[in-house]
Amino acid sequence: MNRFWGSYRPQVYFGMRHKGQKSLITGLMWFANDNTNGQIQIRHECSMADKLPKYGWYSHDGSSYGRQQITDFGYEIKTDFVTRSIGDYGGDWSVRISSSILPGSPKNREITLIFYVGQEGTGELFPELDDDYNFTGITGNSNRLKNFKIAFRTASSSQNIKLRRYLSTNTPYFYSMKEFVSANMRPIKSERNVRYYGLFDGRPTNDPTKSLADNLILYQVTGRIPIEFEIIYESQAADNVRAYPVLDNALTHLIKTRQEEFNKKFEEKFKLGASGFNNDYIQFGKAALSSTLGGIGYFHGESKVISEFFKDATDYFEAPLLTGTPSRSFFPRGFLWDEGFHQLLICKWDLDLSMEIIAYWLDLINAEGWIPREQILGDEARSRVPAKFIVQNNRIANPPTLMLALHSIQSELEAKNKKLSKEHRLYFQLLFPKLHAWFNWFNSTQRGNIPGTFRWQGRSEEAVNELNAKTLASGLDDYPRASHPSVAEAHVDLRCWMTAFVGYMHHLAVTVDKRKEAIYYARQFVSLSDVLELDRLHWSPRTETYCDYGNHTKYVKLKKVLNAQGQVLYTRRVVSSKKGPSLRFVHHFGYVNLFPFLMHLLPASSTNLKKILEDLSKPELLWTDYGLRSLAKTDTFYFKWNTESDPPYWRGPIWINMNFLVVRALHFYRSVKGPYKEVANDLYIKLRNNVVNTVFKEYQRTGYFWENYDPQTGKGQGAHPFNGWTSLVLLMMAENY
Ligand code: 6A9
Repeated sequence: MNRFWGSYRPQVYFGMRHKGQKSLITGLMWFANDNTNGQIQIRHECSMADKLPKYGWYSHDGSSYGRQQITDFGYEIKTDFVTRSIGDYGGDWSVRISSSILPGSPKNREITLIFYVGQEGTGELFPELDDDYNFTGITGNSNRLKNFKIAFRTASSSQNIKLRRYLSTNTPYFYSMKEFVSANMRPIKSERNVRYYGLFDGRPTNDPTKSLADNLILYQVTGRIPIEFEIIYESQAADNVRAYPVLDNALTHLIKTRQEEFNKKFEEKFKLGASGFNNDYIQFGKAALSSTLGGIGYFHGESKVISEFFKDATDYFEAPLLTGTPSRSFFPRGFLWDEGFHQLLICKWDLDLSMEIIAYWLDLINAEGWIPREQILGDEARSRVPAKFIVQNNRIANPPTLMLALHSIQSELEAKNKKLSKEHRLYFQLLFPKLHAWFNWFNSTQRGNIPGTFRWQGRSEEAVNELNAKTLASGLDDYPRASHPSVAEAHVDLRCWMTAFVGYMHHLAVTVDKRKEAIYYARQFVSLSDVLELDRLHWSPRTETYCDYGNHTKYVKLKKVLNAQGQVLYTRRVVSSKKGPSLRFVHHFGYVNLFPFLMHLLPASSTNLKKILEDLSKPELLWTDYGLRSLAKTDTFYFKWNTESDPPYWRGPIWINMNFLVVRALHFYRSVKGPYKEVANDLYIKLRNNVVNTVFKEYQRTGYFWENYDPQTGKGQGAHPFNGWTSLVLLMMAENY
């Protein structure tokens, strides 16, 4: 089976697992033995608190090969893996972990590398020892894998190795592995400034779980950098077809071959070399793609949800999910609208992989047609999220970006073959009813009161301590909307998402021969794509911008008040006696106001398009040398905090997903005939340049891709690494939208 094993644990610096509810899970930990001050600093889960100068995947093909470089202080760790699908039980893999001193850094450093293998489900693990009782590897079995063998090899630089130890035990603590290891590391000796710590070396005789079979084996190697070791997993079911073990020179050779294949395919797909990018940019492009692919995780479990039917949080159905993740360190899990952006990139590299991931997502749909926005599946995922953020509400949407990716996939397939193959047709046939249910869920639950309008659910009228009640469903969390949430609200971004959605659904219904549905979507499309209607509902003649509509006044502030107990609180107050809230256009200006343009809904001759293009280029509004700000510099909410502990998020910073949509729309309007073609072209060239260079420069300066960028300085901020949608910079370089 293809893509059975993979680096599907993006939340740890390195770990392999396989698909399936319970996996054999493996992972890497390390620490420096000098510099410990009696306290070892174990690296394991990706964490911004580790403050590592740099880490990420430099090459990764999304299925059978990856190379990661992790820069720690003074030294570097490399993790390489290759998988091979041979035999009937998932195939083999080999991993090489190597360490080296960074150029110019002190030599003679000593580190400890630990690699662990744990059995989540039922099955057995046995340590293998040689005649001198040295640990050499593991044998084991599980239902899914049948029999397997794992060899640990340190031969290539053994003169540097000071200590080898292992621990074999039974534990339920897979998801607090670092604490488990700290508790089981004992000081052994000190030599000059180096302290040695070791695992028990065997199974502790006083182990309270000793009557239980081992489900966790850890292997430790301590020594002077450079040390390296290899872990070779072999499925016994492949013994007859495996010509030789992939270790040592064979492994080096295979890594080299896969690396060359990766480089070749990368140039074929993105043509950066051919379009004149220099080597630094090409490496940067490869890192963008590879870190997105290396960010793919496999999760299994159930969401916690509430709904009108279940007032108390209950478990959603249990399900697996293969998905990209926005940030390995800070939110290593699936997010619905992020995923559409991830797949826009991934499908340009590997259509099959993208189609597989989207299918997993659509399988999460429930009988109502809802897909939870944030996927916190399983104990490991839950262990990373504060309790109050875990519960998902079945009224809350998130933009249907997956259809952008599906559209891109379908176009790609059709461009290649004119007609879809049988297999691909079947794929879309199977997806269709789910997408149809999803669309109907949107269309019924997110309708506005005024015909033809839509409203993101979930803005709380009670959120009076917020300057503006958040709209988490929209994905643009604190982007300002009507000051006083009400059922009268109409959100222009949502109407545009819905228009694009029906457009795509119509296309798809025709492709899979769903006549009745095709007519249904055609009708919907005719009414939603009517620009006069859009203008009537959302075009404000006063500001000449597309706007939300709702119960609104711009005269609101957060005011300090004392409650009955004398505590200081902040509440939202109307600060003008004359200008209380009333039903009107919401005159903020930023990303939301661009949506008719972003979804290509305006005719090329539209004077509203002309106005949007003019507004785009104004430095006092959104334009900066680094990309487009989320909110106009002149907006009353520009860089305003939402509460005293909630800093501005979509109120100024530059976000790459939205800049991508703008660049893509400019590309669209520069390519179709019309009076504003030249203007669009000019802006396209400038904006593309600005965005690419901002993300590139920050990558060079800091080693990371970032969640968003400061419009004043262009500096990256927020979660990092962020190889969710920031990686779309690669498609901008390739001009492949
Ligand atoms: C907070 C912290 C250890 C916010 O990229 C994912 C989402 C986007 O979908 C959304 O548009 N991000 C954007 O506004 C990040 C959301 C992170 C929430 C988790 C818990 C965990 O603490």
